[in-house]
Amino acid sequence: MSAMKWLVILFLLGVCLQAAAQSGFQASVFAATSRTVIVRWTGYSGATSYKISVAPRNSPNNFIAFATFGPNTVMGSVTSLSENVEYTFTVEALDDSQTALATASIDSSTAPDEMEPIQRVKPKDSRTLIVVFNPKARATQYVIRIQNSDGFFREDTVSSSPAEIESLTPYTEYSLSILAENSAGPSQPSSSVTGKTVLPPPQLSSSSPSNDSIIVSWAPVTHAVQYSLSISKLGSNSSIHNTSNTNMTISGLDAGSLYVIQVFAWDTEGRKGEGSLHINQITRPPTPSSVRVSVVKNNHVAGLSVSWNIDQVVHGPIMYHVMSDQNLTCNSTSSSCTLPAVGCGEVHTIQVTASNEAGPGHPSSPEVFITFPCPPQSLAVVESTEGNCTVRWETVPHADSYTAFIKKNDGSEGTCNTTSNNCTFHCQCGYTYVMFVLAFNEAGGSPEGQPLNYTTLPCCPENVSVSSVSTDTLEIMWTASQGADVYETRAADTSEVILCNDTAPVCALSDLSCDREYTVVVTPCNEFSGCNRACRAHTKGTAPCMPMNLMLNPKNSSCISVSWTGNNRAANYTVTAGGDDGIHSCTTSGTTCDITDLPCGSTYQVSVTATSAAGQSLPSYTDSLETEPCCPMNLTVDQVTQAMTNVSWSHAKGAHSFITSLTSPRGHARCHTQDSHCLMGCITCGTNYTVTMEAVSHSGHKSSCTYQGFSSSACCPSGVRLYRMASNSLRVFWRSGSSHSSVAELVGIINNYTCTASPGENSCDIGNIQCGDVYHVVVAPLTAEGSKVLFCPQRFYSVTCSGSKVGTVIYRGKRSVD
Ligand SMILES: *[C@@H]1O[C@H](CO)[C@@H](O)[C@H](O)[C@H]1NC(C)=O
Ligand SMILES: *[C@@H]1O[C@H](CO)[C@@H](O)[C@H](O)[C@H]1NC(C)=O
Ligand SMILES: *[C@@H]1O[C@H](CO)[C@@H](O)[C@H](O)[C@H]1NC(C)=O
Ligand SMILES: *[C@@H]1O[C@H](CO)[C@@H](O)[C@H](O)[C@H]1NC(C)=O
Ligand SMILES: *[C@@H]1O[C@H](CO)[C@@H](O)[C@H](O)[C@H]1NC(C)=O
Ligand SMILES: *[C@@H]1O[C@H](CO)[C@@H](O)[C@H](O)[C@H]1NC(C)=O
Ligand SMILES: *[C@@H]1O[C@H](CO)[C@@H](O)[C@H](O)[C@H]1NC(C)=O
Ligand SMILES: *[C@@H]1O[C@H](CO)[C@@H](O)[C@H](O)[C@H]1NC(C)=O
Ligand SMILES: *[C@@H]1O[C@H](CO)[C@@H](O)[C@H](O)[C@H]1NC(C)=O
Ligand SMILES: *[C@@H]1O[C@H](CO)[C@@H](O)[C@H](O)[C@H]1NC(C)=O
Ligand SMILES: *[C@@H]1O[C@H](CO)[C@@H](O)[C@H](O)[C@H]1NC(C)=O
Ligand SMILES: CC(=O)N[C@H]1CO[C@H](CO)[C@@H](O)[C@@H]1O
Repeated sequence: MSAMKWLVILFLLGVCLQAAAQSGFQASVFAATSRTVIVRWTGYSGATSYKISVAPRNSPNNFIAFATFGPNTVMGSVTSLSENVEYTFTVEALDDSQTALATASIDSSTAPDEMEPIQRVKPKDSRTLIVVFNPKARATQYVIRIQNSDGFFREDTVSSSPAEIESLTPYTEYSLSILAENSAGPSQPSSSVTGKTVLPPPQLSSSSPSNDSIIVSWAPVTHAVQYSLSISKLGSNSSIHNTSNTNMTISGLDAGSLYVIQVFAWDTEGRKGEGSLHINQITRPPTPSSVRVSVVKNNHVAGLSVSWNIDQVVHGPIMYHVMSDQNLTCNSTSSSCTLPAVGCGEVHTIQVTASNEAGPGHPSSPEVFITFPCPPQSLAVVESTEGNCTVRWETVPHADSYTAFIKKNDGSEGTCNTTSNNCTFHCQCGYTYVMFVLAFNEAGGSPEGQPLNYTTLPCCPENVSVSSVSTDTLEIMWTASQGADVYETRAADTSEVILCNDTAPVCALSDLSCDREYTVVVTPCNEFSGCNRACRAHTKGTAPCMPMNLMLNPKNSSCISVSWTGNNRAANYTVTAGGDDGIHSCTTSGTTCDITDLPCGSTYQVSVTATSAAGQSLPSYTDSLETEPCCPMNLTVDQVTQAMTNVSWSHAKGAHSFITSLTSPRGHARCHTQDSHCLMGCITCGTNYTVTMEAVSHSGHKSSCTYQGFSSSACCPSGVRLYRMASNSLRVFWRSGSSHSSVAELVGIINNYTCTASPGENSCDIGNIQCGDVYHVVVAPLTAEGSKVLFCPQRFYSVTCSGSKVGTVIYRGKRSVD
């Protein structure tokens, strides 16, 4: 039994249960067709027959049919009804008297009549047919019965026309009939019509192999003879392409655009199959154009900023992929991105590829970009001529030009632009130059390379003065020179080298040999550049050597010859003799010279000094020289008595003792004293003496001095007597001692008297003598000049009075002069 039938039965049971509620006697419709309704009821005890009365429901009293059944019958059919009409069926349980024991009524309609065949069947798609039929009045629904030769059978309930029959097999012929149904049940199926589903939709897959084409392919659709592909860019008309292949390449499309594609298959009958799903396919993006590359720096890291143009309006998100053949990439969704961390001197071939969901487009044409050059290496400086420094470096690839930066340690800075590998700059001695070189090309400048320090040689000192501070020491002074840390001072003669290393601008070179020419070079040095060996030499001779072996050879009392050994190449020698009267000197270029005009009585310190253009030697060792003592200037001989003289003399320089001699043929007197006088006896009167003296120095040097001769006084007369003469006169008488005139003097208490005797005479007279007096009587010779000898002896005479006249003359004795 089909499912539909069971449904009808259950429906009828539901109705029966409704009717039984009234009386316990229940009736139900067992089945209904368009002309017949089978009613069923429950047996009722006591009933002898059952009667079914039928009336249209809308006129219940107008019974149109009756049917009577025996007591054992619980089901009975009523035929000859009209199709598709609502009836009320009344079942009565009758007893023998035809009295209704129980009544049950039930409403039911007859089923519809068989329907007209389906008017039209057309395929909606490969799995759906659309059926169009004439609806039937009062049909509550329709059943469409679908079957085919493969045993497919299905009934779909539809409510109206047209109706879609779904879930069919594509490209399959079905025969379809339709049944109308109302509450009573379905009608008989109509005669069937055939319908055929169309070809199923192709299963598309698509891709965009390039930015102007799309490939669409699909699995072959069975029974398909041709395919139509419709493609349309969003917002524009579609175009149709036919093919019998299962793939199609559509070219000439716009890049980066979204296309909507659908494909239909055509069957042999020329029917268009079900269209495939619309698929969206985007073409690959257009090739970026005008790729520009530049260097960007971020925190000292250089990158390449790559930018490009997108000329067209494109659909959907695009990812740009920038790639350098140096394994650098960057991605961007905008029109630029930066390749990170590029190095110097790299050659990048850069391509930009745009990708969208279809895949990557054509890479842009390769853009060759050379990064900034690498820093030049191996800097070296050559000082070709003084003041001309050339810094040189190794050229680097891809550099167009170079700029050398030269910083001097005084703060000044210079640059030099060149396209070659070297650069000459003005460099001064004694400075440190720090240099570095940048290389340039269109992409920019290189990073700073390793800087080079170059210190020029220190400057030669200026104002070098070399002076000999002593015979074996040269003092060298100079003004400090730029860049010098230490000075190496070198003095060299033919054989020896003497060095002095110091930071001070002065150096004393000592222990040099005398009388040599030294070549003095002050070499400034510093620790970086070494020593400047090009400084000018200064020659300086040392002072002459000290004269040796001094010898003094007195030539006479006032002149001395000094000689020595010289040992100098050329020198003037100066002998100096220094004493209390000053300095005496002589100069020569030989080895001996005389010092003259030396005064008597002096002591000298004699030394020799050699002098040359280089200076003065040390004085030789000193020798001392003593001249003869001086003779006293004045020497006076004073006769004290007839026989004794007092010799005295003035001071004599240098004399320590004196030996004085009075010499005559008649006698000789001598005295040796340290005093400046001496008494000498044994003098004979009236004698000419020569006076000589020897002055003797401490050391025994003697000098002989001669003086004017000394004549002793004339001899005093002897035998002086006094005689009384007439007329109160006295006669003085003597024995003449000399041939001089003589004078006789009488000195008394009261009166003094004098008389003179001519030479040769030996008496004279004195008149008018005062008597009574004692007279000192002295007769003394008169010198030629008229002076009288003073030390002649006196005699005392008393001249007594004889009255007023001279009495006796009495000799009273002798007395020498006090
Ligand atoms: C496209 O179809 C042709 C013919 O059927 C076939 O030869 C070709 O290989 C197909 N191409 C692709 C990409 O499937
Ligand atoms: C790029 O990378 C590949 C693989 O790592 C390597 O073989 C190649 O040498 C690299 N090229 C350059 C230029 O660094
Ligand atoms: C860029 O995108 C490609 C593809 O998606 C990926 O392979 C690559 O790693 C990305 N590169 C960078 C630097 O993000
Ligand atoms: C440097 O050299 C140039 C060319 O040789 C010369 O003309 C110039 O005078 C020099 N300068 C010095 C400071 O020597
Ligand atoms: C070197 O070139 C740079 C850039 O061209 C310029 O700025 C600079 O003045 C130039 N220097 C000299 C010394 O010519
Ligand atoms: C220095 O540069 C000049 C050009 O400026 C070039 O002629 C010369 O050869 C270079 N010298 C050296 C030693 O490279
Ligand atoms: C160069 O000189 C500077 C200053 O004198 C110093 O700081 C630096 O260390 C030096 N560099 C070299 C490489 O000698
Ligand atoms: C001075 O210095 C130089 C170089 O530093 C050295 O050769 C020499 O021996 C030194 N001389 C003295 C006297 O110290
Ligand atoms: C020595 O003195 C003379 C005269 O003054 C002078 O001409 C000469 O040059 C001097 N000789 C030396 C070596 O000094
Ligand atoms: C030496 O005698 C003269 C003349 O008699 C005198 O003028 C002089 O002063 C005397 N000189 C000395 C040193 O006594
Ligand atoms: C005599 O001479 C002495 C000595 O010459 C003298 O002192 C005295 O006065 C003199 N008498 C008279 C009277 O002139
Ligand atoms: C004895 C003697 O010779 N007397 C002489 C001393 O000197 C004087 C002057 O020179 C002479 O006149 C004496 O004859």
